[in-house]
Amino acid sequence: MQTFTTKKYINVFLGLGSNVGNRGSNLHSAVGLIEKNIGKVAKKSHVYETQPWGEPNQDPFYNQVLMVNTTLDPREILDKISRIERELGRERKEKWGPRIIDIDILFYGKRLIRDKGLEIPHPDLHKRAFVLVPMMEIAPEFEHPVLEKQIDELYMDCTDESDVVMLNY
Ligand code: PH2
Ligand code: MG
Ligand code: MG
Repeated sequence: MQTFTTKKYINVFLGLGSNVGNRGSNLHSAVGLIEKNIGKVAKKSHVYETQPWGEPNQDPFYNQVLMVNTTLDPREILDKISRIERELGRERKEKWGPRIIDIDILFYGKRLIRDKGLEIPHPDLHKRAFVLVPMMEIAPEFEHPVLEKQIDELYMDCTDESDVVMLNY
C-alpha cells in the first residue's frame, strides 16, 4: 500500500548555543531531542567556540546551526524548543546571559513572522558572526527573505569581528 500526503515539509534553520556546563554534550543532547521532536536533521554545521556577543562578561559559547525538515508550524516548533530547553535544565531567561542551552529559530523557510515573542527571521542574526559562520558552512546561498541577500553576502557585510573557532566535532 502506498500512502500519499499533502503535508508540507519546511526547512527550518535552528541556532544552538551553550555556555554553561558541558557545552559539547549539551549541544549533542539538543540535536538528539530536536531530531526526535521536531524533524529530521538534514544538515548540521561543525561546533564552534565563540566569544560572547551582547553581554561580554560571561564564558565563551559553543554554537552550531542545523537545518531540520519539519511539518510543524512555527508556534509548535517554539513550544517543542521550550520543552527541550527545560528538559536540558535551562532555568534563567536573562537576555543575552549565560545558558545551558539556547535554541533559536533563525529561518522558517522564507516565511516572515513578526508576532509578540516570535520573530522569524531572527532579528539579530545578520549582526552575529556566531550565527553567520556556521550558516555559511551549511547554506551559503540561502537568501534572507527580508534583507534579500544571501548568507555569504551577509557574512561579507557583517562587522562583528569576534572570534569564531571551528572545533573538531
Ligand atoms: N547567545 C546570546 C547572547 N550572546 N554569544 C555567543 N557567542 N553565542 C550565543 O549563542 C549567544 C551569545 C543570546 O541568546
Ligand atoms: Mg539566542
Ligand atoms: Mg533563545
